[in-house]
Amino acid sequence: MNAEELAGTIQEALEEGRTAAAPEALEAIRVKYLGRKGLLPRVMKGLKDADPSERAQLGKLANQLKQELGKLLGARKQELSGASGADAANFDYTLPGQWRQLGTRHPISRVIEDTAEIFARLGFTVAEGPDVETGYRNFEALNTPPHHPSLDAQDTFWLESGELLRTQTSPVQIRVMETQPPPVRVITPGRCYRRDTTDATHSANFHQIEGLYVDKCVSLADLKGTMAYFARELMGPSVGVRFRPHFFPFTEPSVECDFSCHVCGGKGCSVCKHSGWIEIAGAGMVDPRVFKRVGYDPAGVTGYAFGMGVERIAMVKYGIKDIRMLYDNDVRFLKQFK
Ligand code: 2U9
Repeated sequence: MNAEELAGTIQEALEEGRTAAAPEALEAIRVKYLGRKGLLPRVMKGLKDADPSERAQLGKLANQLKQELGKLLGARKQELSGASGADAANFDYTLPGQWRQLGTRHPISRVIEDTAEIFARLGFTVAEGPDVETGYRNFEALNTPPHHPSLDAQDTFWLESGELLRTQTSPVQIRVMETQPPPVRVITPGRCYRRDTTDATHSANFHQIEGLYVDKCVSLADLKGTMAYFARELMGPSVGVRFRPHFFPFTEPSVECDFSCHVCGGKGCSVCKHSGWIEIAGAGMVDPRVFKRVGYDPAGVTGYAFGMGVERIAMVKYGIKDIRMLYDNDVRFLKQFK
């Protein structure tokens, strides 16, 4: 190779180095030109046999190949490893991190947790029980007669075992009383099942929070005070309660409990259907027959119980128009609730 050819080859080598796109390509160029069996050692070895008039020029070019190509390959290697992010020296620690989207509390969990927290301040603990219950604890122990419509196959999910998917969380209170003497102060949040056709306000699978307070002199006045406190804590300081007479097999007397409308302050609006009141809970004094069933002395204790639908409270509190939105798992809907 004469000096002119070597000068051309050096330009080619530098061009190859400039356009190489991966560290592996740079290494191949180094081996080809500067490696032990590459061009540079061959040129150096051939110097002694070269035309004396070209020897000095060839030596200079060999040196240029070594210096310039070596420098270029080193610089390109840095550039390429920096671009892949693999080189810690090229990592920019000031760049913002990659944030994982944070989850939010589901409105159903929120109502349950907020309610448990409010009642905890009044000395209530949380009790839980199984979704699959005996007919005895779900109905009979609660003084619900066999002809009651809720026992019908059309209204309840009966299992082949003779058990059922609980229609209310009341059997949990039965379990509590079966296992501990009075006084009792519990709330029982949980999933319940009814053979309802799904629409904007009904779901076959829903949640309840029930409460039970049993002691020596518990009265309807205690129930009223407790519900008034709960209403204010959950919906806002100016919300009041009213009771209307009702009937439940497990409480006597029984009432339905309304909260004054938190949106219009009781004046009447579309949320409260222009009545100023919103139906929230059922309640009453525990029927003495229920106490008898669990082995409590009906002459020695009294108690109040209440029950409310969690989905209904969530819909009223957060202005949710369709119960199905609570089960769709649409993140755009759910992330509104912190
Ligand atoms: C025991 C004794 C009595 C719980 C009660 C209600 C009234 C009630 C409904 C409200 C809306 C259920 O989700 S809902 O459809 N509940 O009206 N529940 S008193 O009474 C009990 C519970 C346990 C041992």
